[in-house]
Amino acid sequence: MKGRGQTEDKKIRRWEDGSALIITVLIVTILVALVVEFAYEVYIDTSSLSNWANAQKASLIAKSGQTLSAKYLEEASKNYNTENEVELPVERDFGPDTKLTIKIEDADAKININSILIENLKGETLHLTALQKLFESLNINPKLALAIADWIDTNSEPREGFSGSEDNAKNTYLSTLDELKLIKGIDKDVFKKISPYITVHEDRTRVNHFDTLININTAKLPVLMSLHKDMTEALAQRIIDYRETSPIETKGQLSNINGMKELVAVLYLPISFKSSNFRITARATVNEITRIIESDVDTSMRIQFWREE
Ligand SMILES: [Ca+2]
Repeated sequence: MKGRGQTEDKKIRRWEDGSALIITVLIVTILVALVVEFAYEVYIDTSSLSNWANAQKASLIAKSGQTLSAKYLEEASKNYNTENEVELPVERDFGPDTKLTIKIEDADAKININSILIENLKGETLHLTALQKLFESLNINPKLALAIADWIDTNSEPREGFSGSEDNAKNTYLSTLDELKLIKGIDKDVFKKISPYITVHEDRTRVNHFDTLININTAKLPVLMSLHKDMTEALAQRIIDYRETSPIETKGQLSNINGMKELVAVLYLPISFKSSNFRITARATVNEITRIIESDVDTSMRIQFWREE
């Protein structure tokens, strides 16, 4: 790489000083803000020990966790970042026997299962091709990706003689990742292997090919490998090594990585350098009663999915 100018050096130093600590700042800010939020929003008769009251309290604490995570995520995601998952245990803030954990996952680091039927301008389903390559990298039969496509597509014709893939198929988009377990061939072991690298994102189901991005700075090794048939483990590892020093900000920088020059223009999936889609899981427990709220949010604070259990 050509010598970096002073500005660039400065930029890197600034990143190291600032963005490298962004998650820490996020945690501290959420901790502080949660206490304030809690004091304002939650008024529960604490003398009551009933399960109902505990559940209500847990629900409100989880909701507070959601609100604040989304708010601070909006700020944090303005920077280039290489973290793809963070779990924040928030203890002691709501008194004894009360616990809150917040998990933030980068959805743009993963392949969206609901995108595998999207066609590009040439009519190719490259998300599906990428999913097959992902399975290959994980030593899983790549044909299982076709079974998933059959499960989602509206017709009842099994692909390439993949028998049983249309039996009791949902024939529409998935609502949760767990639904994959219903598909023939996806047993507990397969699910465990694939689930860290895939997501089910509801809002990106019927949009076009270019709206579903993979963040090159946060995608894990098997997801990077899924981006092209020629993306070897060594090459994907070089991307990871590079971004550990300094996040990648442009396609030009990505091309500078040895072996990437030819691939950048022909990757299966469009790529990004910052993430815009996240899943937040807030888990609150009050006297052994737990409430979990999951949501998909984007950086414009739009909630695309919300589930409480
Ligand atoms: Ca089908």
